[in-house]
Amino acid sequence: MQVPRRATLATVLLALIGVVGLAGCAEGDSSDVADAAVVSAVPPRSTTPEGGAAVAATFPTVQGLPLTEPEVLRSRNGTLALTLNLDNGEYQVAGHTVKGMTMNGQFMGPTLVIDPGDTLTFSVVNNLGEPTNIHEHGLHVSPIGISDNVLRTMEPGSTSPVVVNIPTTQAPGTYWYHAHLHGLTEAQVMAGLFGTLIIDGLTDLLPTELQAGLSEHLVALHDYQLTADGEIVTENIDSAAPTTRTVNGMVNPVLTSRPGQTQLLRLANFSADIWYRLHLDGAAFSVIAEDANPVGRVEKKDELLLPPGKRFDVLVALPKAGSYKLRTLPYDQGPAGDKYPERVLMTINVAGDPVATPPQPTTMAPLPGYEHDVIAKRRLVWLSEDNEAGKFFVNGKQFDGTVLFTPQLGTTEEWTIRNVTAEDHPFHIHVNDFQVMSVKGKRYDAVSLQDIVKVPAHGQVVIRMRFETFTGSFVFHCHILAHEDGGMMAIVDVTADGKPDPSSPVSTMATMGHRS
Ligand SMILES: [Cu+2]
Repeated sequence: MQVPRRATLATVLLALIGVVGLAGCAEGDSSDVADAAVVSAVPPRSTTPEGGAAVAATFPTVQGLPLTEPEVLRSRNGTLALTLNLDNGEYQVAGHTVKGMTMNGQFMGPTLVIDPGDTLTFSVVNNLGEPTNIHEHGLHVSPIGISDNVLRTMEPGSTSPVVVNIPTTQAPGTYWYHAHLHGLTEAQVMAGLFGTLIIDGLTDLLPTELQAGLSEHLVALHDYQLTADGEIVTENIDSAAPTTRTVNGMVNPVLTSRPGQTQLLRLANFSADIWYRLHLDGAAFSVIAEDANPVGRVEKKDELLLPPGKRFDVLVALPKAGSYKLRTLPYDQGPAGDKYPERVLMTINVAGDPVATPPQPTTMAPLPGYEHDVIAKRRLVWLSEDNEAGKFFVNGKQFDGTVLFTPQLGTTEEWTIRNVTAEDHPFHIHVNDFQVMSVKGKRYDAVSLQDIVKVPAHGQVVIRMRFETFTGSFVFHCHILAHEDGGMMAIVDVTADGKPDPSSPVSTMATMGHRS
């Protein structure tokens, strides 16, 4: 939770809507009651019979339209090169005009589809009137120079080249790209500076019979709070205030399916701060990749918890005709954290002639196997906070642009991430994914690597990482972006010998401070 330090008229209004909206949301109430209460404050502009009952929103929305997805740009001959124009501008969210930040004039950037071994090139044109940068989340790529370097500042009015060489071993799955300048990350992601990045090839790992009839969809989750004049709230954000939850920028979009047809859903939480606890009525999720790591063992899950930044690629097959809801269930982030209500996100209407469902895969890749590694170093990371002051710490320090750890290239380390606060924090590290070894002292049977893990309130998680391929400085941080901006971030500098490198670049952002 981030407590607003300066209540604006807009946040007071939002809080009032919240009182009205959440009055019907006491524990045990059905989502329909909660939804109805908020909807009575802000009725939808329209809904469709296909979408069913109206869904709660905090501004007038058009609901129940067929699911659409952002424009897809595909690499050709090993390269995807694009100009990324970042502007302050207006765009449509569920039929409502909002003022935010755009990538190439659109809400969400284009979906970039590339192959392992490709080169991704951006020319980032910053017309925002404030500094920024772009991070390629989840990729195993160089963190320095003009590659995936979040310690770089792209000044207002500048055009900055970015060249990211993707290894041939990059795992297929759903990644994303987003603004990541310390102090401005939450506001810029909130305002719209993010997009999907897909490393192609995940479906090639599925049984051939399954590939044939597969229908594939991005389910990008993002949420909005607006000021009275339609601006996305980017200052004094209270992430617990009522929000309008969207899928690909739509409220309760409709996907149609035949009975038994298998859908590949790319579930991705592109929220700045908010958690999603996903459940689909009528079918379990078969998880085939977590954080773009194909799994060693496909497991069926009735619900999936997605902290901000998290992705799951899942297969679902609804066997019977009917109307089914993808919803986020209530989530309580801990005594010092936020409580999020249940909300319908999307409707899947199943109709027509049934199709035979081919057997689902049991495995997509080998298990990660880091439990057999020799451990070169054990380290403790502890997360603490002064929530009232909006200050967040790693090992007792707010982010100051200095190096905390210097792992040696080519070694495996084991880190204990200890959360001494009364709310959950999602730990995320750049460049090298990790295997979770235990959660709260209990052995964790990891089926894949991951790049985000929930560190429970007053709990700890033990992870192992291989520092492979790349030397240089990069960060780990809490992926609740208010916490990252508030200081819960630190620098790791991987060096050839594991000793501090005095010539390592140190962040120029250390002096920037937290904007809001
Ligand atoms: Cu956090």
